[in-house]
Amino acid sequence: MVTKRFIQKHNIYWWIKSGINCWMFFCILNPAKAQNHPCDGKATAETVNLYHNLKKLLAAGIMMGHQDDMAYGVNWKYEKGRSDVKDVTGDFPAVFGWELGRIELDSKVNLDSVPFDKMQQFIKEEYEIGAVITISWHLNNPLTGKSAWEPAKGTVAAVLPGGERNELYKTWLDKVAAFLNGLKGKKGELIPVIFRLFHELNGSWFWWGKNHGTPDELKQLYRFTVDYLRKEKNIHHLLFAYNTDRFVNKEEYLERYPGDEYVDIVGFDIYQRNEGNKKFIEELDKNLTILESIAAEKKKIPALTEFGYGMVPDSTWWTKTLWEGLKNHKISYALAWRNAGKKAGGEMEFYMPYKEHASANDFRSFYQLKKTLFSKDIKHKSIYKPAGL
Ligand code: BMA
Repeated sequence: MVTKRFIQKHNIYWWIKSGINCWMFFCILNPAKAQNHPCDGKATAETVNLYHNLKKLLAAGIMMGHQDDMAYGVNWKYEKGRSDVKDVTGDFPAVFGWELGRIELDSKVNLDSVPFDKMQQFIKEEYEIGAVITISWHLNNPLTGKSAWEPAKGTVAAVLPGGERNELYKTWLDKVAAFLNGLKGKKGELIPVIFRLFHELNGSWFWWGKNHGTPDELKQLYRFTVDYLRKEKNIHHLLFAYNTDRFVNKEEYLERYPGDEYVDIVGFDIYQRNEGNKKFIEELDKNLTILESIAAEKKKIPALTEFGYGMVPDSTWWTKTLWEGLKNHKISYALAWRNAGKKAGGEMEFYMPYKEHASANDFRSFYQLKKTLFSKDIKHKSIYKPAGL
């Protein structure tokens, strides 16, 4: 039994007090320590390294990314070593985006006809050159079986535990997990991926969007998904990106935010459409300012998770418009959407220039800017290694 005499003799109170003081001192010296880790406490070494290096690289510049970059471009498909960005600049992007839509159906190809086995090969190649990988998922509507763009009342609720489609949704996550577990480096280590769940969730075009469920339902769905991947599937090589479309203010941005334990990267998507350059620059600049303050407050990494100006109909858009909106900001990366080229319906779709495109020259000037980072800029910096930059 611990007697009063024993406590006094051994200075127990003194030891306890000193311990608390030491801990407090440590916290004061290291205020960010507690949050300075991926939200997954069990993240793999490479994922932790990526996380720290992404933070460090914020000071160096903005990494430029491109969706489906190595798979196809305008007027070509599956040519080894080719990329529209590389055709124009001689260098690959620093970030590569990929898309999992239709993996849930056991399809061999995604919704843009990219075979999943080829996608895995590309991701491995990109990892080997030290680039960053991000994945989105336009998953079908689990309630109706229709596309991601066909919302139906009650879908989000149906997917949550207790809902009629929860079991089905879990089988879909099993397939995603199997794909992610197939991403391995040469030593068998898992390749870290930035997973961009339920993107553009403040818009209403996807079934998980704003008008098709309450903020609380979406938060639950987000958390359920992350928890299932972590706890049931034992997946620990992901950084999670919370991702809206353009937004008006902080409140709108955070309305469906699932919580700091579920997010590593905060981002938004923005496309220039009918507004003029000036308006677009203002909007981009304003949204990035709000995003940076949210990221600073929450100790998250800010990024422009998708952007584009369809077919880039302005030959100096890169340096005179996009860069004008980006230049005053410290964000991790900016991902341009895919260069689909001519689609089945005859419609043309691309967001990065290709060799003969009118904005190719300006894109080379954009490439030369000190603060735009491409593959060669980050290659030697070993983004997956602890010593980092
Ligand atoms: C859209 C377009 C579509 C594509 C979808 C998913 O913005 O690019 O052609 O199917 O993204 O990648």
